Amino acid sequence: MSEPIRFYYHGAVHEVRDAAPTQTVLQHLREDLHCTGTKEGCAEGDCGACTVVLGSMVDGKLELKAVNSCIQLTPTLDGKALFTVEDLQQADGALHPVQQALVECHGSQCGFCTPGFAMSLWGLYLKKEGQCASRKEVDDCLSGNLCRCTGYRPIIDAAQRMAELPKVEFDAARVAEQLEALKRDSLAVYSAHGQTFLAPRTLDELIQLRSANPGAVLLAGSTDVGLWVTKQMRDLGDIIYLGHVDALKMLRVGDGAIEIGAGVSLEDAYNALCKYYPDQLGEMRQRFASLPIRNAGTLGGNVANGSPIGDSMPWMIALGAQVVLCGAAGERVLALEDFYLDYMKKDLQPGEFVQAVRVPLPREDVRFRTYKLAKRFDQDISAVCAAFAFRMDGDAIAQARIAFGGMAATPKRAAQAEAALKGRAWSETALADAMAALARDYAPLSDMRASSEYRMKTAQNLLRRFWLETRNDAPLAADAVNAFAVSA
Ligand SMILES: Cc1cc2nc3c(=O)[nH]c(=O)nc-3n(C[C@@H](O)[C@@H](O)[C@H](O)COP(=O)(O)OP(=O)(O)OC[C@H]3O[C@@H](n4cnc5c(N)ncnc54)[C@H](O)[C@@H]3O)c2cc1C
Ligand code: FES
Ligand code: FES
Repeated sequence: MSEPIRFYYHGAVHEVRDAAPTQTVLQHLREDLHCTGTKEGCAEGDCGACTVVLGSMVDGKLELKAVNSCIQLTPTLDGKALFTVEDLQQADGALHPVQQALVECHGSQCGFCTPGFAMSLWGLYLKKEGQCASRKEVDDCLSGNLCRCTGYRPIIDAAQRMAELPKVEFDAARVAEQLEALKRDSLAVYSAHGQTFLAPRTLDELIQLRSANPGAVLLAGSTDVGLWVTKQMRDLGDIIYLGHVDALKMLRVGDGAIEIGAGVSLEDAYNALCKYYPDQLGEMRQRFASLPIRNAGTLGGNVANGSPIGDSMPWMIALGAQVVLCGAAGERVLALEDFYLDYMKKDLQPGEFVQAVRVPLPREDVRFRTYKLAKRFDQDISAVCAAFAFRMDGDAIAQARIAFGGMAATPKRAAQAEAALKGRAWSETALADAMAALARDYAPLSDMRASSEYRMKTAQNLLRRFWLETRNDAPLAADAVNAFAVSA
């Protein structure tokens, strides 16, 4: 039997019974609720005009995160709180400090992007509890919002100004109380318009559902799947939503690895990983999509989607990460590189899903870096993504692991270049041989992001950059080889 979608919205519990399971949150807001403050720009998670804040209960505490409503599906709101720009105005009609600061700093011209900026800033305001945020925090918070007329300086000024205005409290306890009342302990089934949206709560429920519906679409953070709906107009059929399965959200450290459940958000996963690899993964975290995309999307989804230009796979493969698969027959553990069979084809048996990934912890004898090449610093898909992890025996390379994205139909290791380095001193001669070998490892294609020649040249030069940073004699500091640091 179909159960309604229930979520907290505008001070009350809101019920939905007739929306198509693939209706987006943005469509629901604008077309059903006639709440048009939230705008549609790109409908693909890029521009931020549609930014809203979602609240959910995590370990008994309310967590609030900005996401792109244009690619989130309405049934995923069940049990959550939805906040839009209409929620910012105070009961007495006064503007929220976020809005007041945007006005005072002239942070809006045509205004189309402004609700999205306001919601991203509100997310930051709540996180900082009204205190001043650093410039880095502001940049990160606004990485998913584009403005085509104001320019960013006044908006960044507003981000700082909002903390100087009289503080406005947020009643988290009230929202948390409502969400506790909406909590479900077992599978929720929502059916409408001939489609079913299944939302299991436990791993056992998920295993059973997946076995019974091997053709249903698995939905996690919707940052890929959402675009199948809004851009490719695909009919998804039945959907199994992973977002309420707590067992997929665990983060565990042990046996020399950090194990990250497939349902952990990209933001939480990269933050956890950066505790162990702050210098190596810090820039990747910052440049991976935008904060709202990282808040919604999962690391498991990035791995399961397995795009050849995805950013997580090269460095995970270089480090020797494993993927844990789960199905009715039990668990299977694969080296991540073996998971990718061909273009968008994975070694996933019917009824299986990705349960977790295991990333090795840093070792003293391993030199590791990953680099992303894209046209923009923030929110851009890589043309080439490189990762190198060399296990050293003194000055010699005991094992070189090299993986690239954007160079082949799958995220792929560079077997020839690795062989050219094995057992040799990490010298310029060895580097030259490995750079030449890369041309035998890959035959990259030309597309809108880069030409084949550009990809090959930059792949080779990224290996050189790695050498400059990690060579035995006089390695350069990361800042000395980073175009963003050099030009800053
Ligand atoms: C604006 C924008 C910018 C982006 N920028 C980047 C970027 O810089 N770098 C980058 O690498 N990616 C980028 N992405 C893509 C990235 O967000 C996704 O690949 C994301 O990680 C997928 O996770 P998800 O939870 O959103 O998965 P979903 O979209 O829900 O699902 C993605 C795919 O994985 C499957 N799936 C999900 N979870 C599982 C599971 N546990 N087991 C089996 N199958 C599963 C789904 O069925 C689907 O096929 C961007 C996306 C957008 C919209
Ligand atoms: S409309 Fe552009 S990110 Fe949603
Ligand atoms: S104010 Fe016009 S797009 Fe930002």
